[in-house]
Formats: sequence, C-alpha cells, structure tokens
Amino acid sequence: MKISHACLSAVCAAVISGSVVAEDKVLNIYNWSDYVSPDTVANFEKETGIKVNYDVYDSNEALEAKLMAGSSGYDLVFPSNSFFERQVKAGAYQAIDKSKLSNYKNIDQQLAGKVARHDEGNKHNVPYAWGTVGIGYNVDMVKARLGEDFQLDSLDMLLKPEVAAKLQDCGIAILDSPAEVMSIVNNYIGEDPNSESMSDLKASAKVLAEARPYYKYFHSSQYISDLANGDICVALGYNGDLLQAKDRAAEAGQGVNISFSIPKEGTLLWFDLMAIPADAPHPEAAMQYINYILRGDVAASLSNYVFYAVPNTAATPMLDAEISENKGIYPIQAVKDKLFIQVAHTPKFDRSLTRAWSNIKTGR
Ligand code: N2P
Repeated sequence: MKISHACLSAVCAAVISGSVVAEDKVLNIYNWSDYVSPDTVANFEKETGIKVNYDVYDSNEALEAKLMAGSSGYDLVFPSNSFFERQVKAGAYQAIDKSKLSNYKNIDQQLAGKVARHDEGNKHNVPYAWGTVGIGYNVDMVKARLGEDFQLDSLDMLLKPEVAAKLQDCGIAILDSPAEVMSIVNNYIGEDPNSESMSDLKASAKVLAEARPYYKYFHSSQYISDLANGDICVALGYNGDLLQAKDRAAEAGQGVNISFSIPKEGTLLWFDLMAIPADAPHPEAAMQYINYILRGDVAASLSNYVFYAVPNTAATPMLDAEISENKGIYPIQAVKDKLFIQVAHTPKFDRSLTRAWSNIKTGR
C-alpha cells in the first residue's frame, strides 16, 4: 500500500492497519476566502461525521503554486476556469466519476457546456459558482469627488489617471490578479482580452502604470471590509465580494452606502470549479462534499450568503429575491453580451506578465 505524507497522522494509522473507512473521516479543503455560508461546512460535518480542515486563498496564483509544488495534502480545491484548464493539462487533477454523484443532475447544463471548453467532457470538474469582475464604490464619497453626472459603470474611474487622481484621497484598491486585471485592461483599450502579444501587454501595462500613483493598494480580499468600513472608496474586485461589502455596510448602519457596477466597457466572466487533486489523500470525502454542495438547499443557502451565482437549477427557487433579481449577479443580456471568458496563458507569456505586473505594483 502506498503511504502518502498524510499518513503520518494518527488517523492514517488506521488505514495502514487495514481500516480504510477512517481515512475518509477527514477532508482537507482549500477554497477562496468568503466563499461559503457560515453553516455550510458545519452542517456537512454534522451530517457525515467527517472533520473538515478548511484553508483559504484569494488568488488563482496561490492555488496553482501549491498544486504545482505537489503533495499539497488538499482533497478539494476551487480553481477558476482558465487556470484550471492548464492545470488539467499538467495532470494536476483526478477524474470525477459523475455516476457517484446523485445530485449532479442539478447542474445547469448550459453552464457545464461552457466549462467543457476547458475540460473535455467535464471529466475533472464540477462547477461551483460563477461571476464577474466589476467596480464597487462608495456612492457618497465618489459622487462628492467626481460630481453627480459621472458614469459610475465605467472603468474610467480606475484607469484614467485624471479621474483616479480625484479619488486618491478616499482610496482605490485593485485586485492583485495579473491575468484577470490585464485582460480587462486589454479589453478596455480595444484589444483582445486574451492577447499574448508583447505590444498589447506593454500598452495595457502603461495604462495601469499611469494610474498606479493614485492607487492605495493591490489586494484580492482586503477590499471587502475596507469598502464596508469606508476605508477605501473604490475597488476593482469580484462581484460577490463587492456585494458582500455592500451588505455588510448596510448591516452596520453607519451610513456607508456601497454600490456595484459591471463595467460598460465589458469585463471578465469566470467560473470556479470543484476539482480533486491527483494526489488527494481523501478523494472519497471530497466526493461526498461535492455531492452535498450539489444539493439545491445547500447551494441556495451558500448563494444567498456569498452573493455569487450558483450553477444549480434545484437551488433557483430557493434563492432570495435579493440574489435572483440582482443584475450584478445575474446580468441582463445586453451586459452579458460584453463579457468575455479567459483562456489559459502559455508559461512564456505568464513570465512576461508576472514581470510587468510586479513593475506596475512597485511603481517602477
Ligand atoms: C471569493 C472570490 C471568488 C471569485 N472571495 C474568484 N473567482
């Protein structure tokens, strides 16, 4: 029997001595931060007796680094479509036997069809949630600086230096996500969002570099609480996270009024997927968790809490109106038409992108 590094624990002693059941009483999850409702994991533990170790990340790059290093110890991870595509090609994931998932029928087939472009036959993934990257802003602070008539659904707010300069004092935050942000800037300047041309990279990097002096920071999760508390006034971020900021601000009742818009210039549409690393120590427990997430009631309560759309048809009737009628979560067709999907970058382009990004961040 192959003894994995996870078998150094007491639990695994049982496996080595022949009781395979004990192995699957543990589940090591690595998911995005702010991406489950408070009772999602606790209810699963209660129902199954499986102990969940739950770690979080806030970037695809962080997840990829762990996966590619190997022996991450994780059983279930949540990559976004474009990153996932190249991870599959690199053999990072094991196949998922859908016949063992009694709730797989709840998956929205139209969305699964889109994801299949990244993973033929969807052999290695089950969709978890989807969303966009957009603009979250403090209505009063921004209007006070840009005037009542400024279009608050335009990336000009973040990418035109003369506009960003007016918001510098109240604080601008940008996602620390090079591939995603660069694709949005490419699209903003009228180039192919997925371009790997060095001249497009240079042009988009220049746009960011010119606005950079007016940014407070690059980070991919801190903006939720900062926006809710009034510590920043604009953020380029993930739609659900920005809507969580709006919700938290409203609940705090301190007069912080947050709004969210999908950029009229168009933006990135992403899908986050559940996938089981090839060397996962507890794949059976991961399957149980996937099947649990696929339940309509579980997916709905998760979506109602995190403000992200779930690709689950059984969840739809259980969604709060605040979610199902929210155009920031389920965009109208005209907005959808302007969304684009990212494809995986080549390692060669990635190196140039990483260099350009670090120059932008450090203001060099
Ligand atoms: C959750 C962010 C998930 C969206 N905080 C990124 N794909």
